[in-house]
Amino acid sequence: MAEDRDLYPSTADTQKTAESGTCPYETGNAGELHQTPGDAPTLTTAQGVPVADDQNTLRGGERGPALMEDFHFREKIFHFDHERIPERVVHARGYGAHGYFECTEAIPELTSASLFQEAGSKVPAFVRFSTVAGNKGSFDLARDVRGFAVKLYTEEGNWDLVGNNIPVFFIQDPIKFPDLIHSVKAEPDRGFPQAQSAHDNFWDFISLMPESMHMVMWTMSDRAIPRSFRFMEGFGVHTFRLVNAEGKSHFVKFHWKPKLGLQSVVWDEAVKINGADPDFHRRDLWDAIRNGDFPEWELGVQIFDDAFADKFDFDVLDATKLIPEEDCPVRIIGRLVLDRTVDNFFAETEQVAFCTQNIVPGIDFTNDPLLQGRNFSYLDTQTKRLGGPNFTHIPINAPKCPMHHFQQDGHMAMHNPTGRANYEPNSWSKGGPRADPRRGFKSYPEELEGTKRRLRPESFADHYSQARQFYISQTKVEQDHIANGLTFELSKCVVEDIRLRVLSHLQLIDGDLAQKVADGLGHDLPEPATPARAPVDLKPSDKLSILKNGPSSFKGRKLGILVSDGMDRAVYDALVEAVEAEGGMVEVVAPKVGGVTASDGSKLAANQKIDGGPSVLYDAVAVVVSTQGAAALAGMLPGKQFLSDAFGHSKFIAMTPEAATLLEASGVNGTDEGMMTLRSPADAPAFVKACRAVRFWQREA
Ligand code: HDD
Repeated sequence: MAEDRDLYPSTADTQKTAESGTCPYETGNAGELHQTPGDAPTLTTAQGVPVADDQNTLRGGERGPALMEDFHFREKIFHFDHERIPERVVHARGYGAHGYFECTEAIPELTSASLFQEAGSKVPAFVRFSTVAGNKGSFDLARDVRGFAVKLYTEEGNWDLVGNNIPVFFIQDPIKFPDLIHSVKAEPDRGFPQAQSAHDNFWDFISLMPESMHMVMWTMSDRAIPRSFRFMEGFGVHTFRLVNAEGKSHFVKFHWKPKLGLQSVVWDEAVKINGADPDFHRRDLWDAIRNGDFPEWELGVQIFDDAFADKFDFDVLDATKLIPEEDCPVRIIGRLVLDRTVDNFFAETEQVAFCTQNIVPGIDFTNDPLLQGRNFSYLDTQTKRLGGPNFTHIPINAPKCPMHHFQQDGHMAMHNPTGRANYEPNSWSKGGPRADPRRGFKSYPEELEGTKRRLRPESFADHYSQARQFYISQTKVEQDHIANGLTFELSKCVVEDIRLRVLSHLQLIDGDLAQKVADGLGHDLPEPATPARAPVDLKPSDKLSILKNGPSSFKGRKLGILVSDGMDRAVYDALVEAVEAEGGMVEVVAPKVGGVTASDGSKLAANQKIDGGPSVLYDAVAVVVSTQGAAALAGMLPGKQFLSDAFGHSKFIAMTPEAATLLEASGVNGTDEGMMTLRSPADAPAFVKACRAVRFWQREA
């Protein structure tokens, strides 16, 4: 069987072919929805039979019974009844986009992987971002790990790097994965809570699994509430191998670094965003790509050898540990650009099947037990979720390089080779493909020895040192957020023993942190836990902080401008110009979605009505209103909250002098350097420049 990329047109094209006609409902062609019936293709059944009436079922008599012979009705309902497939058992809620990976620095001395052989070479990519715990219909800003799964369609097969936005994991051994996921998902008797770890079962499990302490510090930090998929890092987590053409191997850890810098929201904002726009992250990605502001990440590698691994404080096969960038620098070798939204959510984002076992020649696994366990789980789960072994025939999963193999039949087989030879070896003259030892995948011939046992190695025993390193690497603001996150989550645990058990672990991480959380909960500190191995002090690492790695401009960010009738149009225009010059976006929020009339008589359309456009949706806000407009907004709760929330979330705020009434009504007392007055259009650029820092954190302090 031979396939090539021409066999894999975009979903919309596939749909066209499948329906043997043009599809009138392609995304982006909404205008075609309004074509006259005369221009539209004839509706048919799935069998291709033209349909005469799609409004009424077939009946016996005007008010008589529906008839079983109505094959159009039965086929339509039958297909509808089967539209859903099982959602992913974890990472059910996700959003994908297409793009490409470009090699920017060739590394043939490290790997024979085809995509790293030549600077400037590109391969197509598909990326799916996700939350872990929530159901498919849950909200985007849950406090949770974000999946960062990348499928790279290389010339030598698909390479899936199925990572997260956090470089470590909760557990060391895959046999604990079902327990971890059971504990974080809705409790089985009551079916709640949805998409959150703030409940007894999760903290009960965590407090009994000290190896999770490092990851818990990350999930209680603002890393777990990213502002956008575009502003977060991705990590391959495990140690992998790169193997060059001579068979020499190096260890590698993979990093995706967002070009726009790191940014998260604050917890109160996350809670409110979930109400205001549960699709906040997916909408953000969609809007950015549709606006041509293509998100981009650099691919970095940490390369090290056995000698480094041997002298490293921890085991490089332990997925609960990272290698600080200060100890092993990240070398940038490529870039990932997402430049195309999906045509069909189900066909692409829902049916994409990532498998950690999908690697290509030049890349190999290590003995990280978690990675080895994942290699079983992903293939297995796809078979169940997508209905059989032929999920690789689905366009989004199919390689875009030639394929030749003897796999055949099964449910929904789409690639059905012709000819007689379906086994190997055979003696037919065109007997099909053969293995090629010169270019085929070869596993790195690592020497193995040992006794068959179930065990946790001694080198995996330190569970607290890197958790402490993470905490002391944060700014004061970030440390406070971690303490608040822990306090909030534990306050949702009904059972006091669970809270106390977590406090006993926190003392081994950082005494001040433990005390802050204990104070927040209203508990005395219990005895510290007894560690399997005493923690050691490690140097702080700046790369672990979000705020130390924030943006350098307002690019990719959004300014929300609250306007009213009688507003100063020139000030508004100057703001828009300054934001656009920076590469940012503007959204107009008005008392009515129909927009406003400015003082010069010009009309301004609105993107949001005030109660649908709270300030939590924006990175910074401006209020450009007339005196009357300010007074009217001051009489509306959403008007007041627009400013009070922006202030409470440490955002930069600019206001025309007329906004004073609204400011007063919103309960914000006084001003600070994060608040600026727009006396004239000339003030706009300075405000937007200040917004580069994204938050005015001094206010929180
Ligand atoms: Fe997993 C999905 C990431 C450990 C078993 N995982 C899944 C996805 C991501 C990750 C991003 C969503 C892929 C998509 O968008 O379709 N998982 C990770 C990372 C881990 C990890 C970074 C630790 C380093 N996972 C892990 C373990 C197991 C699994 C230890 C089981 C032993 N993960 C699965 C799964 C999922 C999955 C059950 C559910 C849906 C899917 O695979 O396609 O097989």
